[in-house]
Amino acid sequence: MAFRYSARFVSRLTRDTLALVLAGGRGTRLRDLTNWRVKPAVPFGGKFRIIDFPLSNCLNSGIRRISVLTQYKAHSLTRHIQQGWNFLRAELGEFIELLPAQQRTGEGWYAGTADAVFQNLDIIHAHRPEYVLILAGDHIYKMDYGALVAAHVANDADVTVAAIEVPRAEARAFGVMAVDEHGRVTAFAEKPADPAPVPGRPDVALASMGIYVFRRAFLYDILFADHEDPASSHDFGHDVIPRAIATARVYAYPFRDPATGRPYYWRDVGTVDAFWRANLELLDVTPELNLYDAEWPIWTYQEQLPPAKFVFDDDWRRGMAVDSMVSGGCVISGAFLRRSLLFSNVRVEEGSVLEECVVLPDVVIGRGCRIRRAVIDKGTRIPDGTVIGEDEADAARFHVTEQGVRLVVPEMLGQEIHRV
Ligand code: ADQ
Ligand code: ADP
Repeated sequence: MAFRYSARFVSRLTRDTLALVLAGGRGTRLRDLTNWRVKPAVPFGGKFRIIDFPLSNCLNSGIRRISVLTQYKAHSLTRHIQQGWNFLRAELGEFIELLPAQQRTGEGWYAGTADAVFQNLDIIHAHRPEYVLILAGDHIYKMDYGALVAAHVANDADVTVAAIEVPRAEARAFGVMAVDEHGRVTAFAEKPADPAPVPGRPDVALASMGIYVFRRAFLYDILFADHEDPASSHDFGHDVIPRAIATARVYAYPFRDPATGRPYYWRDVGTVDAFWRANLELLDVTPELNLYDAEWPIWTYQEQLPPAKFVFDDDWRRGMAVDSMVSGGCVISGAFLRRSLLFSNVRVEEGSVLEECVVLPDVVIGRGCRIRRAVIDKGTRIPDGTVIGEDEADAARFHVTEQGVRLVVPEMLGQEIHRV
């Protein structure tokens, strides 16, 4: 169903919406990339952090009241938001605020996603939004939340769950829904062993994107009921959404192109393989995720850095990058890069060759290195002559994924990093 409303109507709805970005989960499948930082703070796409995507979606959708709920290893996320997202105008009623777990309602830290919201209900109440938009801080996508809130209102829904069609084989990682012909959700199973297919399409399931719009009063009612339930794990997917279906109007909002029926771009970069692949996909000639779209800018914190520099070697063979993205402050000195993505301030020295690498900020790669299919974490110094990605022995030093991607962090090379 496509909803079309005047921009003024939608802007009234988004102005009445408070976004809560859940950014407290562990994300352990990103391995050492989340040893020191929470998943939403993990760098992505050359100059962004994952959380910049949902935050930019809010801004571009006209939602300018945003609370970010943090808990686990939040330092780097807090710093990023303080440095990069402090441009909203309080005079206009706009804000981004951080809501760390702070035992406001009892002894416990955030027990689950629903408890994280429950513990902040008094703060939410003080903001008096008509609608509460709950977002995960850890997905890469561009979405106009205005259309989502408008659909929620048009359906007179208590809750609307954003939904995307995924291959059934992958649906076990998600909440899986069934909907009737009006889009009303009739069943919801969190991470089912045997996901139900979309009727008539045995290989496709309808997955929850973990994005919910609630009518404010309904959110209070259902979170209090969930809080009182001793059997609940206080999670939206496990507990709250299934409870809502039994008693209330829950609708799905399909995240797909109405013209083609194809799902829009949406990635959970929850594993090192998925993280590596989603970054490399940006190097395709016409990537599905267009970061060059002036109508939907992705905002972030940027250091002031000089342009990337490429220095040819003596016999004019190296000192270049092809099918690659190279960020500010990088120096490629007589090295050759193919299908690689370099974040800010990376140096690659003479004679080194990188293929299919994702290199996070502040890395130095010494002379004469050969590195293939690797993710190199921020601040790593790769010694001269290092070879990565050519034989099995790598597993003794680095983390090697199912798909053979090598994850390299400073500690694996015996380097200690002291940062605050
Ligand atoms: P999961 O992917 O398992 O399922 P979950 O671990 O619940 O997601 O995390 C959702 C978001 O909440 C993440 O951004 C995470 O950082 C944050 N979060 C987790 N625990 C938190 C806590 N204690 N405090 C604050 N924030 C916390 C969910 C849904 C599924 C849906 C998928 C889509 O449950 O139904 O299909 O998201 O990815
Ligand atoms: P971010 O990338 O989140 O800004 P930092 O700049 O603080 O993080 O750290 C970059 C990298 O340095 C981390 O991913 C981690 O590998 C390493 N690191 C950070 N803090 C420590 C620490 N206290 N001890 C060891 N290594 C650390």
